[in-house]
Amino acid sequence: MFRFLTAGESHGQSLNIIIDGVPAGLKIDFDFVNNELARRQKGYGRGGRMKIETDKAIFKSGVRLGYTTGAPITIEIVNKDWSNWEIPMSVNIPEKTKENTELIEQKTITNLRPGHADFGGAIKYNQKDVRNILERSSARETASRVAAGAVAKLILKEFGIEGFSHVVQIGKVKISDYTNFDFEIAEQSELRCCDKIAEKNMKKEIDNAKENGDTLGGKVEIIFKNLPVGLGSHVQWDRKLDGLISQAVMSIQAVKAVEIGIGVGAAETSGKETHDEIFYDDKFYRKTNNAGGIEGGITNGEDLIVKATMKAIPTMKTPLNSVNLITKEPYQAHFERSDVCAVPACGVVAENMIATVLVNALFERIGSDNLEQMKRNYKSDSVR
Ligand code: EPS
Repeated sequence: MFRFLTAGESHGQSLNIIIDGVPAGLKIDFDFVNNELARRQKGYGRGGRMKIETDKAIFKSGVRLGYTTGAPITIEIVNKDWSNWEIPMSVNIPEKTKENTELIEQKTITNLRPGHADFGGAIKYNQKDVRNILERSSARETASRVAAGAVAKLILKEFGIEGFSHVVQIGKVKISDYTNFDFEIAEQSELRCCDKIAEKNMKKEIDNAKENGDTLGGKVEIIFKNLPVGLGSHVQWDRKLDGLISQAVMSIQAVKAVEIGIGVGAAETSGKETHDEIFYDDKFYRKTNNAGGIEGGITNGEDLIVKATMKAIPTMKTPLNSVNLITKEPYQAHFERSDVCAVPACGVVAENMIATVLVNALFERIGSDNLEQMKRNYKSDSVR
């Protein structure tokens, strides 16, 4: 089973990832992994932190001479910003000098931000300094998810399965045609958007939000191509692929809704309009894909289509009314450097999170000990 854990604080020394269950014999394309990390860092509307960091995956175990051995993989991503936080984020109790005390006090937060994990986290973990919550709840953690997801993507690529994403909405600006998707155009676009007119308007929205000290959310579409039939299962609730994908995507910081295929649109279409008729010409196929590639929790061989809605980032330059955690007095929420809009990054994170789910479904069908055996099984498996 492909499973991973992440550890590390936003301004701590590093982000750390352990991945267990990677088959032996997989060639690790280090450039590919680092390129995935770079894709996550881009996007119009990103803040100052992305100018500081150049995320790189340092593999520390589970890979020998370029190939996986089947042992757990450890990856480290160093936080360059750590050099500015060594005292306030120190693991040890720093020397009690006046300078150190001031440095720690400057970084202590007690004014809760509505919409963030600050409130629930501080109460649950009995913390007097919200930084102890914020450092871990920060979306910086998504770099770790992308590193793990990139390894999952490398496994999928061995079977010709690839995932992409594009931005379909920022604030109130939507693209007009979802079928107008071209991976290369999305990659070249500052907003990962294939609709040039919408992109221009989206940028204007982001500029306006920035000017007003506000933030913006939006929607991304993620597409996986060349999936075999039969991933996932209808027989048990926790084996349904759409359920597993939704959980993985919903767990991404700031995601508020996940849709598969026509998603919420299914409420208003009739049966005739909703379901994709089945045809056969050498293989089973459909002329429409409202199901988004999954029926009954099982892939049907069509493209997997997932949409994720991201709320506006809750850290705002013009802070909302809130309350101080300690004094309980009304206060303006804390502002700390942040992005105005991180929707394009959300698309990249979602691609990678979905990849971690798909590899497990693939493992279930064709094993997971070593790549050679998996490829043999894949060939012999009737997947179409
Ligand atoms: C992020 C890093 C963070 C934030 C952002 C995402 O870095 P810093 O806090 O140093 O600016 O820019 O996180 C948030 C918006 C948030 O609310 O936590 C990243 O690497 O993606």
